[in-house]
Amino acid sequence: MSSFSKAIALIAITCSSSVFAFEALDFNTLDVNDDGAISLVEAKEDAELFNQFAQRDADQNGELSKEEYSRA
Ligand SMILES: [Ca+2]
Ligand SMILES: [Ca+2]
Repeated sequence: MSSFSKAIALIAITCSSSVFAFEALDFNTLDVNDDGAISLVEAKEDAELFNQFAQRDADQNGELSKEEYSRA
């Protein structure tokens, strides 16, 4: 394997592992106080979720239920 191919392979591994780390932030991980909903403060752990918080909070009660969180 050339050093160029090795570099490409390394980048691919690095990218896939960072995607995996992002995916690891599931509902239960984000729900720090275990009340069954993700508050805005708890959502800060996940930058993308935090940015989409208002759109995802369908009933606009300031928290994401598991159902609201699971919605794409
Ligand atoms: Ca919570
Ligand atoms: Ca809600």
